[in-house]
Formats: sequence, C-alpha cells, structure tokens
Amino acid sequence: SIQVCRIQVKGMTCTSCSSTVESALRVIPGVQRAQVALATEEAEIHYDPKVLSYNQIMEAIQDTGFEAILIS
Ligand code: 9UX
Repeated sequence: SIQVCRIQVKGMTCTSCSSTVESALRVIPGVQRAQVALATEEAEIHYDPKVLSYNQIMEAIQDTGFEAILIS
C-alpha cells in the first residue's frame, strides 16, 4: 500500500526552489504524489514502499541542493 512521508527541506528561498524539488520528486518511479511547501519548508510524499524507500526520496531532495530531514 502507498505510504506517506514528511520531510523538512531546508535552504529553499523562493517558489522556484520548491518547484525544483517538487518536479524532481514527481518524476521518480514509485512516487505517487509530491507537494513541497515553501513557507513551512515541508515536503509530503506519497510513495510505494515496494518501489523505493524514504531514504532514496531524501537523497533525491539532497541531489537538488537542499538539505532533507525526516519528520515522519
Ligand atoms: Mo529562487 Mo532557489 O531565485 O535556489 S530558485 S532562490
């Protein structure tokens, strides 16, 4: 079944930053939904744990140049 993880994304300063992270997440196989909120620095990702882990999601965020910290 689909799982949801929330990750704090640090270092974003404009909506282009959050859009970049969102786009990077949405193209990952196994990611069903991804929303990144600039104001709260929070990303919510719905993903299939049979396809990937939240650690891989965090790595994908870090690859965009921002720090990722697991919330839940
Ligand atoms: Mo906005 Mo983010 O000009 O790295 S895209 S600051």
